[in-house]
Amino acid sequence: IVGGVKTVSHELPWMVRLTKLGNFYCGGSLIADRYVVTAGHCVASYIDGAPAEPAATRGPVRNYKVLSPEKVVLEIGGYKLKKDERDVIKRPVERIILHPDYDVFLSDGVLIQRNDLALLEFQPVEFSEKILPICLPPQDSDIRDGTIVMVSGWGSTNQETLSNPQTSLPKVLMKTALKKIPFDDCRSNENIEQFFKPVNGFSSLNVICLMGDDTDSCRGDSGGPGSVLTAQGHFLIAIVSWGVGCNQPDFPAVYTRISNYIEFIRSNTQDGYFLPS
Ligand code: 4AZ
Repeated sequence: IVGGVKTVSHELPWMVRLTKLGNFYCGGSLIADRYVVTAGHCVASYIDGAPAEPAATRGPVRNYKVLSPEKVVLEIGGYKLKKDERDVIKRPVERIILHPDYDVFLSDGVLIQRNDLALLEFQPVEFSEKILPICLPPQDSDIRDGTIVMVSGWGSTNQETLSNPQTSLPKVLMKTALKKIPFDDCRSNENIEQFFKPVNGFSSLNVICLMGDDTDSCRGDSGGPGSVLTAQGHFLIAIVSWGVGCNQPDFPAVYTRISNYIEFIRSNTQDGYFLPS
């Protein structure tokens, strides 16, 4: 997160880290005692390097492989970003359920992600003050344009562009407040409109655009939550998906719209997930 603030310890008890070979690389959200929601691109690897932009008419693009589940180890209940944190529960992933329509392609140097979500299944964890799930919203529900969405993660805290590949990671979980911008404003924003060609299939149904005032998500925040607090609790609204660099003025970033995928989540999780009571 660029331009965010530190969370207090265990303020966001559904926030999960994905690690590979002991290294943190993505965020995720606990939605039940044995399921995490993350970005599809956090569990996919490209077959021939960065995938090229597909042809104008296309079906599903199968240009990636799904990681072997056991290569991904979840760190649940964490706050400080270091390996020896005492109360972190580690769980190897046992099953990866990547959305069947997930795909990725390179467009003018930007990795465009579609249907960017995956479910991770693992041996159940015990809930505690430090480990609790986030609620899912009703299928197809919307938040209003202008709604403030909290985005959190252990991702890079400095501006990343193609010319500045250095990453600096924070010591603790960070959060920031971003605003949902109207989809039509996002699609027609001069900085990113090239990625919203009709053929790419983005709509207000499958993505949400968020933008901050000198703050943004960044590398490593992918897969993590954008959430909204209501009287019934925190709801997972969005997943960090893609953008053009980080924190460039007037560059909205693109997030998976969770409420479009509730039926996918329901039908692929066995003991359900959390809805408000
Ligand atoms: C990334 O590389 C990434 N500012 C995530 C989010 C954004 C850009 C890049 C959006 O994981």
